[in-house]
This record gives sequence, structure tokens and C-alpha cells, in this order.
Amino acid sequence: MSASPVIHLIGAPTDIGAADRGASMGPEALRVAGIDRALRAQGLTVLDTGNLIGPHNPWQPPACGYRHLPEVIAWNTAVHQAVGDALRAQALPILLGGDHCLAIGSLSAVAQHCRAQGRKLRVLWLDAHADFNTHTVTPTGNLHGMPVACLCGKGPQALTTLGGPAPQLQPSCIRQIGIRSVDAEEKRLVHQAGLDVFDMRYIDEYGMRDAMRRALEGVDADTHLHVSFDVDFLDPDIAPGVGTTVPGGPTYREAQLCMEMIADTGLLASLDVVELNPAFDERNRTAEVAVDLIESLFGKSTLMRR
Ligand code: HAR
Ligand code: MN
Ligand code: MN
Ligand code: MN
Repeated sequence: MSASPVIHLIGAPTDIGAADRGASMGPEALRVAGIDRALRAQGLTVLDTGNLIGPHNPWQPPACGYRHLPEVIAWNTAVHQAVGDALRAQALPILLGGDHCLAIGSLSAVAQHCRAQGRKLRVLWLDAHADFNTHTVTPTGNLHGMPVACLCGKGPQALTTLGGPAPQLQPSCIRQIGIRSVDAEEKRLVHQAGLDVFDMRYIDEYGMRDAMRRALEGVDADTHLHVSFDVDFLDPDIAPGVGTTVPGGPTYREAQLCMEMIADTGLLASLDVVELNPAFDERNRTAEVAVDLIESLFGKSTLMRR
């Protein structure tokens, strides 16, 4: 990443892969909470590219283990294109979701870009969930529970090959942080893939600092760092505005430290902000917390750096 890239905000107003309606309002809630102003206050140049367009949510039951697969493919194709365009323009894309299925589109573009540039990739997946279900084991058919599996090559071909031949990601480049809700069969698949998971048990025992130090181990100037920030990563006490709250998540301070330690690397090169659901929020406070945390992710610190 060059010294101070232009940031492209890319709105993807859809809840096509989610269990609840409402994440489609996420991009606007983040704008209302002042995401562009907050980033500009850090001295960054921000271009809001507006919202992508895609199919409406038909709200149908799963078919062959997937809900809304054709629509999920359409949205992810649009996201893949937009994120790829931003990266080719040497901008830093921030995907404003939308539900987490959209990470298939963004990370397939990031992975493809890294392959083309010969850069290493490290993905930090901040989430309460592992998102490693497949159509045979998913309890719901919701594709927001499947993006990591799809990116690792397990999923419908139209999604696994969005950035070229599958898989888009090697499990070895992924670090999951904050995990505390994994389905029984999904757990088996996570172990099988050998994902590196810093779950809440780990954070309780060793602290966020140690988790992040280890999650960032081995990144260097040749590393593209991607953060996929599922807002349900945060404890529901500070972030009620998501569809699938899970108690026992990181506190405000733990989440700040997580973001600050990522900022300290200076390597952040792309970001997803997903699963924010204003229909469940209280006076937009979850969006405001998300914007606070994003400020830290881009280097805001309370005091001068030591
Ligand atoms: N594991 C459950 C399922 O697959 C719930 C997944 C919820 N996912 C998100 N994104 N909210 O992390 O249906
Ligand atoms: Mn998720
Ligand atoms: Mn989640
Ligand atoms: Mn492409």
C-alpha cells in the first residue's frame, strides 16, 4: 500500500444472504454516521462511489441448500467488479454491506489482484461466526454463513471461481478473530481446513493483544492486509444493530485495541464492513460504534504515538 491511498466507498445495499431483512440499509446508516467525514478527518481522501445495483430480495426458502443463489451470484459479481476496479485504480476499497455473503465478491477481487501483483495476502476475519458452512451442512441455507468456505473452494462453482480458478484463498492466509458461534458440522469443516481461529475462549485466556500479535505474525511490506469486519464480531451490548447477535463478544476497548494494532502495521489495503442492520439498531448507535472503530483502523489514536 502506498503512503496514503484514495479510499473508495462502495455501497452494496442488500440482505440477500442474511437470515433477516435490513442489512440492505447498512450503507446508508454508515453514511449517516459520518464514515466519510471520519476518514477525511484522518487526512485521507475519500471518494464515495455510491451504491451498486442488484436484484431485490425475493425472500424464498432454500433450494438445494442455498437461499437466493442466483441473486447472491448477481450481487457478488457486481461487488467483485467494483472492488477489482478500485484496486486497479490503486485505491483502497471499503465495501459498505450488506450482508457477509458479499465478502465472496470483495475477497475474490482482492485475491485476484494480489496474484496479479505477486503480493502476499493476509485476511483478518472479525466475526462471531466462522462462516464456513456448505450447502450440505448449513442449518439455514443462508449464504452469509458460507463465504469463507466458498473462498476456500467449497461452494457453488459460480461463486468459487469469481476471481479465476478455485480456490481464491488458501486457508493459511486467513485468521479468524472473535469467533463464538459455529454449527456442529461447520466445526468439523473448520478443523479439516486447518483455519487459524482466535475464538473468544482464546481472547478470554490470552487477551486481544496476544491474539492480534499472533494473527498479524509474518506480515511484512509485501503483504496486502484485508479486514473483513462483520459487525456482529462486537459484543451485543455495544452493537445491537445486527441480525445475528451472539453474547460474549469483544468489548469496546478490546475492539479498539484490535483495530489499533491493525492500523499500526500500516498495511491495511482493503476492508469490508458488513452485517450492520439498522432495523435492529437503536438510534444508529451501532453504525456510530462501527465508524469509531473504523477511525481507529485508519490510524486515529487518542494520544500521540509513543
Ligand atoms: N452459522 C449460521 C448459518 O450458517 C449463522 C451464520 C450467521 N452469519 C452471519 N455472518 N451473521 O457471520 O446460518
Ligand atoms: Mn460473518
Ligand atoms: Mn457474523
Ligand atoms: Mn476479476
